[in-house]
Order: sequence, then structure tokens, then C-alpha cells
Amino acid sequence: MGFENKLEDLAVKLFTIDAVKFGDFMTKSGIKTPVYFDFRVIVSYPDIMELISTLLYDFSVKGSNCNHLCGVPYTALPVATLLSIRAKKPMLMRRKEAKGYGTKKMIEGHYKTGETCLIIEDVVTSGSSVLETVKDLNKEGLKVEEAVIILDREQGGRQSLESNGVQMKALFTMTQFIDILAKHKKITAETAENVKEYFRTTKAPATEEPVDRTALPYEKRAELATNQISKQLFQIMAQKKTNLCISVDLTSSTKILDLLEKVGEHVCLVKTHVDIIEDFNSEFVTQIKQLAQRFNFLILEDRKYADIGNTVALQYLKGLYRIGEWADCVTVHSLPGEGILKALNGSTNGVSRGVFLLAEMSSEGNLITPDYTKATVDMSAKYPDLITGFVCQNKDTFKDPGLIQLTPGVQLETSGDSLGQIYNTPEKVILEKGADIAVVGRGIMAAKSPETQAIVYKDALWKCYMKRISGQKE
Ligand code: 5BU
Repeated sequence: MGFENKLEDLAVKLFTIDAVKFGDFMTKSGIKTPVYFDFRVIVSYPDIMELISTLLYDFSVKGSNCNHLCGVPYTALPVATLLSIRAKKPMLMRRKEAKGYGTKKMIEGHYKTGETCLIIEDVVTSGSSVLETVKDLNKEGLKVEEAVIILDREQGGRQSLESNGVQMKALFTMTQFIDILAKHKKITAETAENVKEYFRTTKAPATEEPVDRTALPYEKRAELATNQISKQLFQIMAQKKTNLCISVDLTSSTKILDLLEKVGEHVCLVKTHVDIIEDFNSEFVTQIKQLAQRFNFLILEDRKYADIGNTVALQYLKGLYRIGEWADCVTVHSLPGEGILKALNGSTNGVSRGVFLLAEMSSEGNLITPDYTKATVDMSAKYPDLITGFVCQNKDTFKDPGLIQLTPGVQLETSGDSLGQIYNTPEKVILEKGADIAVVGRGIMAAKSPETQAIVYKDALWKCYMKRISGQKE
């Protein structure tokens, strides 16, 4: 029997022995769920134990060059034991509680500092049980880079493990598991759809402290990004060593192109307001795209969409500007509600595109409240493929390390303009406010030599970023 058939066989068998149940249940992380897995019963079925260990062995353990295996207590312990024997790799055991006498060790077995350990687990929801085991192994100087699990409930566990440096490999995702049961007529198509809908919309609450995104290097964050544009942007930033975005708020296309000839190599992102260009035409689009290619930067059209979804889809694809055809990403207000994201998500025509949601503004007296900001961040969670990041002013506005904080209102001196703009310094926006990319407009455009000034901003911003990831405080 091939691997896929064995997987299907296992799913059906698990259903038959009641290791998976449908109804109203509560998980260990404290959330309601329409399906519950209790794999503890598998110890009563040697044929299922054998099937699981064969599948896990072929799927991952065979190819791993880790020094040890460690099961997360308790359900995965016997599975880890079988794998240890099969792979001829020594096992480690983590205690649930430290012994009250003798050594206070949490890890049993013989090992050396610096050795690697692969984790075995049955079901992952938030990832917190795996992370507890990882923490205890790390305390003993053991490295954990991989976790092999039977089933991923697809509720944030994978991301949580990855942001802690642990790659997760799962025999089944929740969706695949449900599909197999439906295919074999163990559950109805309706139940399958209800359960899948539930899993699409429910995330497990993170029980572990989330990582501080501002302490991670851009290269690492590129790996954690789910939107293709944020991934690309993080990569460009790391490659070109710049976290500077120039805002080209000029009204003539030649002036914009001339400016970009001079500053293109120093920026990761170019922010446009196409509706202020008096001689906008398709030739301008061709030329700015060529510059983007030549200097390796992305283009953000700061359109600040704010209408109902249907209108925004038209504004994005039609009219004079046909923004969706050339802008890598756009800015969007959350004010109209989720429909605006649904509309843009459906308008990308399969091309990689991104959205920066406006969570906060830099201007004095703006009407955005903390509740609005929070609701904006919450709204983004359903669109991991579309959201590039947030336009915002504060480090605590969001946590996801795969998203980008874009912060406008930056000049070398703390100041403002006569129309309510508030400026902060590069030090302040990068080190205190958590900006990943700083947007500078007039600070560069109005300088005698924009090129020299762009280098001044680039160097100042990059220095602050380097300081930030090296853990030094202001
Ligand atoms: P400045 O010349 O550096 O002030 O230009 C800032 C740019 O960022 C300008 O294009 C604004 O439209 C844009 N911006 C902003 O300044 N503040 C905000 O909160 C948002 C956008 Br959102």
C-alpha cells in the first residue's frame, strides 16, 4: 500500500476507534470545537500504533539527522518509543513535573550540550505543549529545530512553532483529515463543510508569550511572511540594507522619474500618489516599473481606499490609473469593513499583490481610536495571503512578525508642518515606535541634493535597525 493509501487507512481507523469525535467539545487551550481528538486510546490498538510509527518514520524521522527523539507527554510517548527503536536513535523523556527528590531534572536520558532533538507529538492546536517541551530541552542545552506530528488543527500552532525556530511537519492537516473521512462516507459532506468553516475562522489563543517581532532580523521575518509582497519586501530590505521608503509626492511624472534615478538604489519601497500627477500616462507606468526592476524596489500606491467593496474593486482595476495592474501594494482603510478586503482579494487575478491596512495615522487630531486600531488588526487575520502589514505609529499595534510596520511622519528633527503632520526622528520611529519601514517624503524631496539626503536617511535608519536587532536599548 502506498503512503497516501496508508494515510487514508489511518484516518478511517482513528475514526472507527473513536479517537476522533464530532459534537460540542472544549480543547485544552479552552476553546469550543466541533471535533475532538483523543489519541490516548491508540495504545489499545497495536495495528494502529504500528501504522502510525511506520508513517511517521517514512514521512520524516527516516530523513532526519537529529541526535535524539523526544515525545511530548503523554500520548506521544509510546509513539516516540516505537520510532526510537525503528530509527535506532536514542530517546529522551520529558517529565510533566520535576521530581521532588534527588535531581531536579526535567529531562531523563543521556545527552550532551549542543545535541539536537526531534519532537514527536500527536495533535497540535496552539503549539503550547510542544513549546513547553522545547523550553525544557533548551534549558539543558539541547537544540530543537523540528517537530513531527500526527495532526495539525491549523489553528496557529504552525506559526507559533515557526516563530520559535521549530519547523513543524504534520501527517495530516485538519482539512485533509476531514476530507478523507468525507470521501470514505464516515461523515456527511455537510458536517465536513461545517467543521472546515469553523477551522477557517477560529484561531487558538496563544498561551505562550508571542515573539517580539522588532527583535528579529528581516531575513527571518521574510520566512515568516504569508503574503508574497511582505516576503519580497523583507528580502529586498535585507539584501539592499535599507528600510527607507521614499514618498514621491510630486505632480510631474518626469520629476518623479528623475528623482527615482537618483534615490532608487537607496530605497526598498517607493510610495506614490498617482492622482496628484498632472501628466499621468501609461509611459510613466512603463518607466517606473523599469526603474523598480533596475533598482530592485517595490511600488506602493498610497490610494487609501475607503469605499464599499464593489466600488473599490472598480477603483482598483479600472479608470485612468488601473492601479491593480502596476502597484505591488496599496493602502486601504478598514472603515468600510471586511468587504473591502474581500473585493481586493478577488481582484488580484492571480498576481502577487499586497495591502497595507491603515491602523493609525501620523496627523494631529486624527479620529482613529484604540478600539478602531484593534478592530483593524483583528480584521486582517482572515486575509493572511493579502495583508502585507499596517500603516501605524506604534510597536504594540500588532505582533505578527510576518507583517510589516510602515510608519510615515519621519524627518531628521522632531517637528511638523502647518497642516497637522507630525514628524519623529529615525531613532524614535525605529527604536521606540517599532517601525520596520520609515516613509520619508519632503525630508528628502525638499533637500538640495535628494540623493545625498536619501543616503543620510538610509544610513540613520539602518543603524537604528541594527541596534534594535542586536538587543541594545536606546
Ligand atoms: P512627508 O512629506 O514625509 O510628510 O510625507 C508623508 C507621506 O506619507 C505623504 O505622502 C502622506 O500622504 C503619507 N502619510 C502620512 O504622512 N501619514 C499617515 O498617517 C499616512 C500617510 Br496613512
